[in-house]
Amino acid sequence: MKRRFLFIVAAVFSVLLAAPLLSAAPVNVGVFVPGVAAGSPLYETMVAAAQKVAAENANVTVKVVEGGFNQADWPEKVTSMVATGSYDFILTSNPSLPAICQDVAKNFPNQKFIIMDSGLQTGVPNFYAVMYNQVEQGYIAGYLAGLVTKSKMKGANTDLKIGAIVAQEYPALNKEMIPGYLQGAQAVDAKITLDYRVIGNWYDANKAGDLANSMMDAGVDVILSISGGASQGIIKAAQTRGKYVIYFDSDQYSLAPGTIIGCVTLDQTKAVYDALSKAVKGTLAFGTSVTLNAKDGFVDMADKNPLYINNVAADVRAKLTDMMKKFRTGGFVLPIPQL
Ligand code: RBF
Repeated sequence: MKRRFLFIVAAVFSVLLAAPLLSAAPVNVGVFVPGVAAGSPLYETMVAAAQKVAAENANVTVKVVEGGFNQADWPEKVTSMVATGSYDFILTSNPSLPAICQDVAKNFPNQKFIIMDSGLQTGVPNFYAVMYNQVEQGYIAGYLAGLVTKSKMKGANTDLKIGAIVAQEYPALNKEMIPGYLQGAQAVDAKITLDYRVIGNWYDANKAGDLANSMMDAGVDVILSISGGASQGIIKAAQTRGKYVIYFDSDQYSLAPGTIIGCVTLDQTKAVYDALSKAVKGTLAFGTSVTLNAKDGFVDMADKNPLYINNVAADVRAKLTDMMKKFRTGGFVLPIPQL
């Protein structure tokens, strides 16, 4: 009896001792936000998705570092994160990060990077890179802008002028998003022209508002905003004058119902979740890049939100639905130019 008791005690102890060995090894993820997360959809979703992976895996911890708006500081900030040696993976997002991370990797060749919204990176063994088809994203926004500017909606005028306000110029913007936007609008009517303005940073909502007002003075009735936190100024100006905004990257109609009449989304939440979940399990294929398109559901139009359905004319929505059907089924695919 006594021996059996001792045997059970020993068995319980050995299970308890072995338990930590059986549970997965700790994984530390460093998230570098190149800017500030608040107000920047792709950064907010990246952080949230990383935190979701941590919440679902007891061995995963996530530390978020915001790089701020001085882009000249980013290389040093990424270097100091990597130099701690404490991160299994650095997760970050935007097309300027591959060059920065490649430089850092010269001194830290074992550091692994997961770079979202990155442009294609081939043959970098420690990178996993995700690129979105932003020709398609721009085209969907432009097609909607074209339909709206030609519509009988309350804020639309007879001028065939659409607008775009961007924070900063970079290859993905100049070669994918803006050409896609114009192409989409001109698919509605070849006579549509684009009024295009650059703010110069991702935070100056006052300047963004001034640009929006001067465009509306010139006859623009719908403006695409690709400007992070500065988009607040564009939204307010359009709201005051009863004009329209198309929002990029995430579903944010609730910021200004009736003013934001379209959100053309990137599913960064799913893309980060999928990549990081695999990285944590050790199955992510570093050294590869993927391009995510509308036909895979990663580039899409948020057309199920009641704030879209209730605020956009039925004939506009019907035409956009037809176009989205083509994109979603792979019947219409737009090539990405060399960046
Ligand atoms: N997007 C934001 O929403 N907020 C930012 O602060 C921001 N900073 C950027 C800085 C650089 C150097 C580059 C190249 C892009 C930045 N983006 C930012 C844009 C983002 O990566 C993406 O292109 C747009 O959000 C459109 O999908």
